[in-house]
Amino acid sequence: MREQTRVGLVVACIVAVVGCLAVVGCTDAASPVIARITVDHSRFLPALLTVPRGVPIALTLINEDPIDHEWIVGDEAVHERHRTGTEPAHQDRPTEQTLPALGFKRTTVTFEAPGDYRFICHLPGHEAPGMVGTITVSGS
Ligand SMILES: [Cu+2]
Repeated sequence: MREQTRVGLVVACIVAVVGCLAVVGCTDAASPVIARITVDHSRFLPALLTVPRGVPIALTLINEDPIDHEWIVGDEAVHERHRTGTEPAHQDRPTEQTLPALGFKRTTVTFEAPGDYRFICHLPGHEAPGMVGTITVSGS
C-alpha cells in the first residue's frame, strides 16, 4: 500500500471515530466487547470467558505456536460435525477461524442465547489433549 493511501486511511479512521464519539456518543449497549484469546503450546488462554448476551464480541485470536490451529465455537452439533470432517480452511463463518502458525485472526461473534459454548481446535489430535475452552454467555 502506498504511504499516501495509508495516511489517507488513518485520517479517515480518525475522522470516523471522532464523528462517532461526537454524534452517537458510542456508549450504546451494542458497543462491542473486546477480547483476546491466545494459543500457546496447543492451549487456549484464557480457556474460560464470560460475555454478555446480544453484544458483539470483537475477538483477536493469536496463534503463538509454529503450527496451524483452528478456533471453532458453537454448540455440540457444530463440534460433532467438525470432529468427523475437519475442513482444511475456514473463511466465511465468524465462528470458525483457521489460525495460521505464528499468525492471528480477528472475528466478531454475537451470542443471542445464554449458555455455554465450547470452542475447540478440531485438527487431528488437538482436542483430546485439551485444546478446548468455553464461552459462557450471561443474561436472561
Ligand atoms: Cu490446534
